[in-house]
Amino acid sequence: MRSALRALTGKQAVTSLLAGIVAVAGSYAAAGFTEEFTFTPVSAVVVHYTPGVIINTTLDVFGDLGQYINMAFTLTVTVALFTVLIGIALEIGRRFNGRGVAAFGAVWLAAFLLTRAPLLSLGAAVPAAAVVAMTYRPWQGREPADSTGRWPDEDRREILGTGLGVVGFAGASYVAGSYRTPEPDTTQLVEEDTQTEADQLVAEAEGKAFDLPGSPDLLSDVENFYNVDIATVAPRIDAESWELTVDGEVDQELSIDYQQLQGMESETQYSTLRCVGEDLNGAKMDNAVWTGVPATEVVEQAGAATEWVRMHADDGFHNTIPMEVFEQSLIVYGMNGFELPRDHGHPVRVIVPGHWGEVNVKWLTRIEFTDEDVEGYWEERGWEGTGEVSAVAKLWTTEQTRDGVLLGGQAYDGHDGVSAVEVSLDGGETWNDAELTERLSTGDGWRQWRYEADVEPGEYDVVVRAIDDNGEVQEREPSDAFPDGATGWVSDTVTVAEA
Ligand SMILES: Nc1nc2c(c(=O)[nH]1)N[C@H]1C(S)=C(S)[C@@H](COP(=O)(O)O)O[C@H]1N2
Ligand SMILES: [Mo]
Repeated sequence: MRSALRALTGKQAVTSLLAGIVAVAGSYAAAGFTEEFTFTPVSAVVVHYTPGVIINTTLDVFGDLGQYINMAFTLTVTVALFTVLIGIALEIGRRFNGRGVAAFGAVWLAAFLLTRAPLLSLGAAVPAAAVVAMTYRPWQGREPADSTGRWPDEDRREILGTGLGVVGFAGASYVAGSYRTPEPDTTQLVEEDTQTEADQLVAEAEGKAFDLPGSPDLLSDVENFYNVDIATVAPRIDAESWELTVDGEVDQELSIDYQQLQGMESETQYSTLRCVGEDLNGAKMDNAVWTGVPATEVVEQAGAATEWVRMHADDGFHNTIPMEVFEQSLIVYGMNGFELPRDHGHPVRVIVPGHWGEVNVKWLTRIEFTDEDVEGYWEERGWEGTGEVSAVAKLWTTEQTRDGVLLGGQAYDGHDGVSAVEVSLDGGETWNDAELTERLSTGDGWRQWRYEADVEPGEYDVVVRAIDDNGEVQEREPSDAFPDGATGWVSDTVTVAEA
């Protein structure tokens, strides 16, 4: 017990930890937040093997913070991995008095195996070896008193100094790494006519939008478009080398490259995405103009007639939807008139109008036609988010006016469309019609609603609800997001002050 403790706080262990930290920091400094950062492949493994209960509980308890907790955990695992590895390397290196060399080799090899980036792996190996050299100072020819790791006192000072150096290095790496992280791409679409069509729809949405402080426009800015994925680091896929495999139960297997896809008949339309995991009045719902190839093109070319379609992505994500739903989808390469940005699936994703966000597979690599309904990534973890989205009217704008309060937000009901939004100021006793933006000309985009309440100062129990094109009122019964999306009417107590 005593000796175990000594080993853990011994020079070799502390050195390993410090070197493990700088290995990960150095890797970040060299690669930025990309696949060449040693963190990324570890994250993929963590995402894959973390049990659903843990993911769901974290999301439930911590909400959006869950993402950061996941990152902190993954970072810890990555550092631990390098620490253990360096510990072993030091033990081996001790025997031939070549600890620095052994640590360098081990860290480089591990980083290379993780990232396949030989040069950038030096970013991990060099600082790790430097830390080992700093604490062991082979040039001074000094060895710790005994090999179990007790140190002479002057060594403690050195290790403290090294520790401070490590903290400084980690800070500098953080800054360097953020510079190395690539900016999102903003390239206009290539084909002139698709470009024009997309621009027209963007302009249409701008023309029809209400100006609602606190709510997005009728079209969400690409930078503010919500982002949900299992990939802590978004895959970076070169469009030129990207290829879509179409296989399974088909007459003709296909492989379609980026240029071929862009050369096919395209369509441009609005579509709203909403994440099944969002809170009732959450903000994981956004609207964009998407350009892509109708999925029916691919179905026809492949001669597929299966019941199900399974979509596979570069990050290991996958999802299966019925053929008739797939046939309403677009294989998308453009967003708001620009190439699909990296965070939203560059170069190609699927957009499935009217269905929960998760079936809109990003970084698409393979379409598999099958007669089997395979559970998707989130279904394996207990969610039921492949169906049609449920209706919601968001209360995102509450703005004091001279005469009372301006209420507003977006309303969305997928396929069924929104025909009205009603607002109550008395907890649902009486209802008033909100104004709605004109319908968008294509697709299943949301609508904005606004209601200017000219009321006396006081407290109001505001409730809003959407009505679909069939006259059906939004589900009233409140439920959590898990497993199949939050339901209920959004409500809030709104205080109108003296103007
Ligand atoms: N490859 C891949 N596609 C994915 C996901 C993912 O984790 N990986 N997340 C899904 C989920 S849960 C949602 S809500 C939407 C979000 O799309 P966005 O990030 O473009 O808003 O992408 C879906 N497509
Ligand atoms: Mo989602």
